[in-house]
Amino acid sequence: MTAFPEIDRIRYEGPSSRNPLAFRHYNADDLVEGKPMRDQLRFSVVYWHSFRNPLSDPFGPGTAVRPWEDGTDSLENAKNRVRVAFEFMEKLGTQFYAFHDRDVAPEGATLVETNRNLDAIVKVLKEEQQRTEIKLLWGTANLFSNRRYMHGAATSPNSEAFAFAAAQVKKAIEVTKELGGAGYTFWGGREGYQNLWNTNVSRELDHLARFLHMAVDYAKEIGFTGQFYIEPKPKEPTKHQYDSDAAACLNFLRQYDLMGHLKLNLETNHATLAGHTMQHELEVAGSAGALGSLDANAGDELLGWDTDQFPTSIYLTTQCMYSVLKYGGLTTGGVNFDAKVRRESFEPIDLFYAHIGGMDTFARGLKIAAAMRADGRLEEMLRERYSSWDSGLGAEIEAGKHSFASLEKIMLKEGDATPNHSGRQELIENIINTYF
Ligand code: XLS
Ligand code: NI
Ligand code: NI
Repeated sequence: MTAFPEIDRIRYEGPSSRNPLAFRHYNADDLVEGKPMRDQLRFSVVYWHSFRNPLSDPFGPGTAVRPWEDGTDSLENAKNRVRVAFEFMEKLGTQFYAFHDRDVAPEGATLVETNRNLDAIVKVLKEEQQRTEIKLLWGTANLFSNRRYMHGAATSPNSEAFAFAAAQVKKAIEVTKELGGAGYTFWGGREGYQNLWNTNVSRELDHLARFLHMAVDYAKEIGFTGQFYIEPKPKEPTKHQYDSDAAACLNFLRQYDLMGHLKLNLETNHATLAGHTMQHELEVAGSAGALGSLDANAGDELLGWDTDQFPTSIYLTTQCMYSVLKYGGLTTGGVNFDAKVRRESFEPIDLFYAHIGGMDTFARGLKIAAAMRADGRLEEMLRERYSSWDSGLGAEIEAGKHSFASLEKIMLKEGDATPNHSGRQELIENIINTYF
């Protein structure tokens, strides 16, 4: 049984290929900065958008045609779907996937039943992982769809919702460990507010921190060594999410003594919703040593919501990969396509086109970023711009040898500070265009 009988394994055919089911830039074995592209990019398919999203929107029901679905929420259907997902990933040639507990297995009437369902599916996931050598990038728990989480989970005013979420995450971490997951992600779901008049912000933040500490403790207890991530997003579904952007997350982690335990999983469309570029988010996280993983997608400049489109801009992916390489590359993390095809792209083959495009766009971005680094002009201009700190007065200040009083003395003598370097933005932008 195959779900995609007309599709063979997607192969690299080079930039001049006209085959829509081939890679033009992603060649898994090609070395970039000494590592195969496969290991530089660590591509991952998300279960929720690619295998659970019916392509509905607030104005109409799903449009997706998925011939392997039998229309029920049965375990049998869920098991069959796992096999379809792995056939898809095998043909596409991605090495990783990511899922929420509720994406893969149906929720039962009680927690006992739900956990039993999950265990049954995890068995199949494990078989398929072994058969294909595809690995779990990260697991996560859906703490936002069920009615019990309408006010949030870890930040719910209802302590029972918190307790249920704790039980759910405990299980999700166990399952992630069982599947050898490289990480585990906390995305804020409904952890935020709609209205400040009915919200006790400080209490909710304390609870969120308590929740994450429990997760850290439990991982330690059971020997789960995967990387924990927190995924910033400023709004949607709530009006304001506490994990609004990279800086807010870092501040939260520092305030609650969690900095050593979580890195950031940055998503492009969340960055733009926060009023930032993805490059900004990557630099904020990277300079704090907390750049963990990428949820690769793109928003639409004219739409103010999380449209989760597949990335097709090589300027964007070049910026992403430039920052990734700069901060040491992806280790536990990956390029995780948290993206969905448009509602009008309803055929199964559109899932292939979407991922092939995303992978090729990232492969090009990686190669261009590596070329920029090898050429070294940008780095040289950056170094030059800060050169006044490399010796003399600047070096002394950096070494802590000065005070306000000593600097005042110098400036009283000199009379003024003279700007001595143009920012060269236009030249830099011209140079960047030469790499494309
Ligand atoms: C939603 C988030 C979500 C997380 C996983 O906007 O991106 O998909 O990545 O819970
Ligand atoms: Ni995401
Ligand atoms: Ni998103």
